[in-house]
Amino acid sequence: MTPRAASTSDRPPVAHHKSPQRPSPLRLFMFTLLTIVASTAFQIVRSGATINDVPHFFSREGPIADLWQMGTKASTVTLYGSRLSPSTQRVELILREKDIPYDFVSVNMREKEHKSESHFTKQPFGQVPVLVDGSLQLYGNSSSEQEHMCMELMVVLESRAIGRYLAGSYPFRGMPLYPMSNLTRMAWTEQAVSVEMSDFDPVLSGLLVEMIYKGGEPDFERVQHLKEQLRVKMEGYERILDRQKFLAGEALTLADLFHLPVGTAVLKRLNIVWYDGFPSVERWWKDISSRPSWKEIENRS
Ligand SMILES: N[C@@H](CCC(=O)N[C@@H](CS)C(=O)NCC(=O)O)C(=O)O
Repeated sequence: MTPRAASTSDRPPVAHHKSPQRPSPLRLFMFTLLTIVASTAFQIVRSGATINDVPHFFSREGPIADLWQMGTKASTVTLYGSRLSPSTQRVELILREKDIPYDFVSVNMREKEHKSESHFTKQPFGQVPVLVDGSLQLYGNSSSEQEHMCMELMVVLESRAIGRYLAGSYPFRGMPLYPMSNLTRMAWTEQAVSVEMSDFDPVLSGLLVEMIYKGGEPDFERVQHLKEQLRVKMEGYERILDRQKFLAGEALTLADLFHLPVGTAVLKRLNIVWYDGFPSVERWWKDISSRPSWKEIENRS
């Protein structure tokens, strides 16, 4: 029997691999739109808003406009301060960690520039730092909408408020530092900031005032009292840092960084190793104080 010429039907079936299809731009657009709608709906429901609040969500002051602004703002950030001031250093540290370009305007405190009329217009208490964020708000692209473009100057005082403002306004730059989208982690951050501001800072700043800034003989009774308070606070810090890496959990936040200027000043200027005898506090301090952003500021002052 003559062999049959091999026909195409005798060949082993060829598996047809379709080349992986890329999602079409329309699909991508629809997916993005749906995600935005779903997350907005989630935010609305979670915030406890009622149907009457819906117009607010779409207004210029609402969360959607805020999101738009975050994505479109082209800012010029200016920091007014003194490089020797711990509060100014606190803000510079956040600017560096967030990788935000900024201009620095030095306020000469020896010459009392912070008590000048021009400074009072920015800072009613005559203090530093002051942050001015000149942001170009873009409300639209068409020529008619360009009428709505305007220069908006945001002035923020108080180093910790400035830190929150920067971390919240520039969420996609540098380190996250402020977990705004997670209420639990935000509460942990806030509680740690509160401890820093009301427990850590007053005790360490108190020692600096008593032993250096005040001049003359320190009040030894007061120094002893502050040192005793410091020990009690450190016991609390040790309990926290024994079970977690940073003060607000496992991630670095503003709360940790806010400690650096005053903590370093006491170590360097008073030679008081305030974390001595508290191994977890020491581990945490060595970790945060070795960050390149802080090293630069520390070595400059
Ligand atoms: N709570 C303020 C404190 C600001 C502050 O005390 N700044 C000091 C320099 S570190 C200052 O301006 N002192 C001059 C004064 O109070 O007259 C902040 O965190 O920004």
